[in-house]
Amino acid sequence: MRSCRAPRSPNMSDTAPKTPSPERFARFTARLRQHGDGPEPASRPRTSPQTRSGRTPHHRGTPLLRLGTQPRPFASKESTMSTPILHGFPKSTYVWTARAALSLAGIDHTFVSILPPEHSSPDHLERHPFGKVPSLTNPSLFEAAAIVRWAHEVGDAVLFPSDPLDAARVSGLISCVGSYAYGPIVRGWLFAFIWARGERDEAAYQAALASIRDVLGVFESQADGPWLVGDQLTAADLYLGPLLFVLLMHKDGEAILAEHPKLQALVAALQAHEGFMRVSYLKA
Ligand SMILES: N[C@@H](CCC(=O)N[C@@H](CS)C(=O)NCC(=O)O)C(=O)O
Repeated sequence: MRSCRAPRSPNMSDTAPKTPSPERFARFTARLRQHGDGPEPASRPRTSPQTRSGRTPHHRGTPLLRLGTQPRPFASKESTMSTPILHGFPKSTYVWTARAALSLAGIDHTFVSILPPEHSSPDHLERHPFGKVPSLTNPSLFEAAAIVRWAHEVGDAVLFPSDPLDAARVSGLISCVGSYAYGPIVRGWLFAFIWARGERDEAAYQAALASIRDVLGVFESQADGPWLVGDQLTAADLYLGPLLFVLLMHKDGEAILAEHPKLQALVAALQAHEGFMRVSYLKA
């Protein structure tokens, strides 16, 4: 794995911890006591607007994340909840996203590594009916989007800005990662060429690189720099970041990334982020 040589961001690890939000945990644990760890009730209570509007506004230069702090056990004295268990491939970008969200939110979790074809086993299909990773147990959730959103709602990190337009931009970019970036980078390049054996069709390889360049161009044009939205890390960065680290696995990917200064700065900011890197697939 090549390393990105961009400088460390100076202010990522020395941010003072925020006061935890006991009301949010109390609300969540009360719901658990009521419903156990089974399926959510049909009319699941929504997070009150009060809670959302009570958040520190995004884009005000106020540290929103408990950066540099250790995850604390999620189960508090009054909680009946066991430690969340995340199942996934250790080298999956989506698993890295979900683990990073839990880590940043200060939600301690156990990671259980599974490898193909275990994701098609009956046990895993119980956890994720489409046979994908990641999935979470305690509480039962599948899809990275659900896990990230839950971490945002109950944890100590603001992964979606309080500003409605910025929050919508974060959701849009997350959708773009799944719809337009994961395919060209992972399936169309990493699996098809970098990890593939046999002779390479050079024209097809160049076309795959061109597709990645196109996609990165869009994200570069949308990025505020170094973060995708605003001046704080958001869930959008947790989604795109692992894919950018995939590009660093090979000199051709690194070269395309070097053409996109804001995305290169994003990689540097993430590399300096202890909570994000602690759960990296690079350590798997
Ligand atoms: N929509 C899913 C996508 C997750 C996904 O594609 N995971 C890949 C690993 S990175 C996977 O499960 N691959 C197994 C397969 O497709 O059979 C999510 O957002 O969680």
